[in-house]
Amino acid sequence: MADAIAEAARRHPAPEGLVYTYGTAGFRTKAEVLDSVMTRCGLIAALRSRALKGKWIGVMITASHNPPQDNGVKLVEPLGNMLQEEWEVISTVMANKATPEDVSKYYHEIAAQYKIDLSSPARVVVARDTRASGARLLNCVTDGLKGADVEYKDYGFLTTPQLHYMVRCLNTEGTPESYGIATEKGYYEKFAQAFKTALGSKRPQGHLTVDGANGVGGPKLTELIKYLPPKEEGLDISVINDNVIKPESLNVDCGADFVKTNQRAPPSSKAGPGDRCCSLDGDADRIVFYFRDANNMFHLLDGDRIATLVASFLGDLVRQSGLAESIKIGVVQTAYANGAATNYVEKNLKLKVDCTATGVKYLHHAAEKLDVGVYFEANGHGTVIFSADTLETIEKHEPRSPAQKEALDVLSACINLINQAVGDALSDMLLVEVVLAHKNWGPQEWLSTYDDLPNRLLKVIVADRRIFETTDAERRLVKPEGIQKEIDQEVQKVRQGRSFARASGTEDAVRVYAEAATRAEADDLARKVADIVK
Ligand code: 16G
Ligand code: ZN
Repeated sequence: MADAIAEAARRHPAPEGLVYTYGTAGFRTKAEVLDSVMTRCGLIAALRSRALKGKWIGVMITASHNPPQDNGVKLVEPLGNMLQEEWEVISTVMANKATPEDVSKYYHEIAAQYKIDLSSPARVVVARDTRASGARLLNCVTDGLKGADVEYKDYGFLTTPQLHYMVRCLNTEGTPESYGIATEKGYYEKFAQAFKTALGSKRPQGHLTVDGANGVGGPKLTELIKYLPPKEEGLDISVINDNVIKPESLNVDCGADFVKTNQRAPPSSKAGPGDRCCSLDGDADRIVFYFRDANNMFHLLDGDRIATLVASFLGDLVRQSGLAESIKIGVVQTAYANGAATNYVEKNLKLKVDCTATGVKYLHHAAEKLDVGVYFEANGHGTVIFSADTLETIEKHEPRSPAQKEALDVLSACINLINQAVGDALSDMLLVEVVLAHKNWGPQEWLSTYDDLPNRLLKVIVADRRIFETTDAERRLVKPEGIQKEIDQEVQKVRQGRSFARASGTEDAVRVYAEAATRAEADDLARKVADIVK
């Protein structure tokens, strides 16, 4: 066995002088230097599966919204969650072992430390997005899996959330918690059926244009559409930027990150005024909506907007079902959420808001503590999760009137429509369409619920970003000392001011966010705070 591990590592030697880190979303960098990391992730997946008595572990090869020449890998826990933090550290150590012998030694050390029986079964599922480097990197992963004697399933191309879905299905098959059938068809049938039931007699108005970022989400959506009700009875969708034959076009001038960062539609979009549009990112775990109004003004409906829309709808359903006393809904945001969105949730929807550090796993953990946790990052990552107790309450609830029964049926269908393993752009898209159809709203009505505070995000290049330490969900700096006081002084000078600075987890920079009552004040505040941290 020891030889097989070293042998696998030998096939994909580590480049000299590079340091790899399992970051907020796995290992992610230039594809050309990832071979060794992939093989070692295969080995770690084997260990993790064995540590969990042969449960299926997921390996997703993707670099999400990054440019086409990048790639990455992340590991998925049995219920579709992100890898446990302790194992992120183990993965980082493994990725940085220099020689095949060191790799094998560390593999056995971890086995000893966690009392892992290396002859017990290990099971792993793999999938990848459409990047050109994916096939080569997949081989590196499977070399690791074969070296560690793993039973594995390769699903070929999948969106990241589809892979999370497969993992959860495989691990719950035949149990009362069964999540669905672990095939692509199973995924489409589950979500299409839930969409149909959740719509009930309601019909989405008009037309939806979906930008697939020239990534895996485009063809998968085209597949999903075949399972949805025909457009006369359901949703009229057209898919643009779905060219996966040209992988160099991935995320270029399109996709959720382009739209959110540039605050404009992809140049290829032909949608007319008032038409609903949305953009997925390269692996379809992120979505933002947008439209042009009658005056050709662009309006973004980002993760904050999805959270407020969905929270208000679920709140109504819970009340209408007669469950308001037993089920509490909460919204989880990060510091990047617009102050107006936070205010709307607290004051208008009268729901509790939690704030966590940036990164899906932090939001997910916070949402897990709630009965119903609606969590979204402003950039469009997010979903809703329901606690086990809440699911039981809903299932056992006896409606007292036809109206209660109707609300309860829609609520149950929404639970099936939401991918609770992880934020899923396709499932989120259908959910938004259901809510808009029930409310009989177009994008303008959705936008009118509140006015965003003008805001500015700046990237500041600093000598060493590691000296910036934050507290209070990244909203305040504790180090370097004294800086927070200076920021506070600037914030007080503007109306409705709020600002924070934090080190990026994905780039070598500090990000500064500022918002205020007017565009001029927000811009000015951001500049001042950037000068302070420089
Ligand atoms: C990663 C995170 C994303 C977060 C972003 C922040 C996941 C799957 N992805 O892409 O949620 O918003 O990092 O980047 O957790 P930053 O640290 O550079 O601001
Ligand atoms: Zn993504």
